[in-house]
Amino acid sequence: MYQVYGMAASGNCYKVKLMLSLLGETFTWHECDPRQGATRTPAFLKLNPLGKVPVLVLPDGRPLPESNAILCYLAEGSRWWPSDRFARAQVLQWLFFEQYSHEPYVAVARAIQLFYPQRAAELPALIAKGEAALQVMEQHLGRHDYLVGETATIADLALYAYTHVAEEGGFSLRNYPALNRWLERITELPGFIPMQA
Ligand SMILES: N[C@@H](CCC(=O)N[C@@H](CS)C(=O)NCC(=O)O)C(=O)O
Repeated sequence: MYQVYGMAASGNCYKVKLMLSLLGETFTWHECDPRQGATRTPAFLKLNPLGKVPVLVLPDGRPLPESNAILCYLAEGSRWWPSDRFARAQVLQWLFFEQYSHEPYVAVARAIQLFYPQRAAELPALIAKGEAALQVMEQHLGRHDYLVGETATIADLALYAYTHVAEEGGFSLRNYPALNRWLERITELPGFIPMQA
């Protein structure tokens, strides 16, 4: 059985939980709150020397950090990770977009609003850059039901995680009709679980 070290309020960790649920896999969840130092213990640092959640531990004990790498691992051989070469590259395109142009703004703005109010001065710049990422998604989703191809892939799961809670970070999703329809579509996937299940 898989072991997942994660924090329930984290979108990066939710990606893993959602993927496992959609695949119908059973797993044990170990709640680790970085704010309580749980990711800096010697035992945790053996799983991920960077001291961050999520970490997936395989049934044979090998640890795998990085949420999007975990998605690729879990989705291998399934409908969530296309076999076509160009489609796979497009999925990677969105996974890298998520980590470099979306999560550092949308997720960090949310973390500041929820947990680090002393960093509020950073919010205007984060929100401007996050809006740019959301607009890229809106334009794409105005023409396509999913980010890649005709069905949901791990690209959609990776970007759903923080987009659906963007308003907690101070973003308004009111002006993103295609994005809202896509968010709804994800919740209709068989096996979907909400973030705080
Ligand atoms: N690129 C990593 C980011 C992981 C990450 O930033 N995790 C946060 C929680 S969302 C964390 O563990 N922070 C604790 C720390 O940085 O000390 C991923 O996608 O898994």
